[in-house]
Amino acid sequence: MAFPKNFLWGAATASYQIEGASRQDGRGECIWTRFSHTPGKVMNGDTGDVATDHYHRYVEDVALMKELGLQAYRFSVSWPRVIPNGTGTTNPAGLDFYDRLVDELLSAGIIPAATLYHWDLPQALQNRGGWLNREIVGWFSDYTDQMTRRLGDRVKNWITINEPFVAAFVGYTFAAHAPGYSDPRAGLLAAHHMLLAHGAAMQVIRQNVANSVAGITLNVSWVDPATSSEADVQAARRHDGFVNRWFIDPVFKGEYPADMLQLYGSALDDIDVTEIKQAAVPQDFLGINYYTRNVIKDDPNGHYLKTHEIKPEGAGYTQMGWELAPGSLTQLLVRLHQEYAPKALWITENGAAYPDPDPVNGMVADPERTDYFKTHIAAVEVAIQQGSPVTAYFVWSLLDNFEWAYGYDRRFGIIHVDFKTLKRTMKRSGLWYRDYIAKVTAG
Ligand code: IFM
Repeated sequence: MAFPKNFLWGAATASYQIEGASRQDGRGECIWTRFSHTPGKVMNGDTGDVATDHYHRYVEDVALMKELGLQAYRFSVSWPRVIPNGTGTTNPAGLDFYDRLVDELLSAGIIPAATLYHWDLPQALQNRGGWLNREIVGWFSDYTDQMTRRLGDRVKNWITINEPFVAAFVGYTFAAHAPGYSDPRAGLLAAHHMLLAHGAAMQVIRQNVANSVAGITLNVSWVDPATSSEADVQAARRHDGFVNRWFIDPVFKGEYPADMLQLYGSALDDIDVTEIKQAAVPQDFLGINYYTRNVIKDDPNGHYLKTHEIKPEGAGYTQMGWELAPGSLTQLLVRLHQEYAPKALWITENGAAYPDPDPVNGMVADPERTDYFKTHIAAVEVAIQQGSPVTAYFVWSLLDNFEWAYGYDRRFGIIHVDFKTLKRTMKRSGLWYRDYIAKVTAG
């Protein structure tokens, strides 16, 4: 086995997707509370008001993690739970919740890894412009300061922001996520502020947490051209700039990719692109959320990138319509190592949604998800053999949860949640992962 001795095996979740208790114990409203309560925004009118009720059931959930033999657990902190207005007064009940969660994890022998921003921006900050307001860099630093002071004695692993691409572009350019804008200029500005906020938060983490291990998490895709034509090759390069390099280059090189600066042109007029050097603070790892590859065609009638994504026939797809492409994960991990030389790579999310059957005799049969994990973990192993410094792998997700605009319609968990009774039931993929971790860490 290629996995190094200190390799971390874990599972990931995010606050708004699992916690529930959205109006309890002083939690402030977040942009997803507002968005999900707006008719037509989320499938079936679902909201995260209750979600999996992890806020009240975290003891049971940590016990399940222990049963699975997880070595690490990646969760996110709900900014409006700990600072209801986003700035200023903290909420003691919210801070206590994360204290209790962390202590429970540590007493179960599970290493906590905390993400500071996984999309639940306080609505009070949205009312002041949210990620479009340059002041958010300071607001995010202050929040990071509070959290790292409070938990930094016990939590050493920190992720600043989860998937700025999705938070900025899906939320501000394509309107499919909160806060629901459809303005490419706004998407670019939000992304810029997220990258600056990441850089600023890294400095705060370094100051407040002894022996910190910190980085950002990006959703990255392997991009293939639909054909070998020059037009498609160039289109794939633009897509790569859009999804990958627009975020990776700033955090490693302190600059935006030149080809994309040119392509976005006047859409960047409100942004001082030179200040992006502040995003390049040395990281201990780059977090990668990997689900699929993208196959891209040139499309002169397409949106401003003039590209079009195609779905190859004959390939396998998950319920999200995402192609099964484990080999592309190997290619991606090797590419990141060769082009950017990160100190380490963490797979902070990897997983698949399938329409699972209901539990039968206390078990859910989900063979496709197990296959997904088998093939993707094997792909990680090949990347390590080829020199890529991958040191952690977290499945997405521990529990079925609120899948953003799809509500409860898409299940990613290795543990099934009955959203009526909130009962947890192990899936076969969870048992497979438990046995795999036991095998790979034995001896
Ligand atoms: O559920 C999301 C998660 O919040 C961020 N990464 C992708 C997952 C699946 O869509």
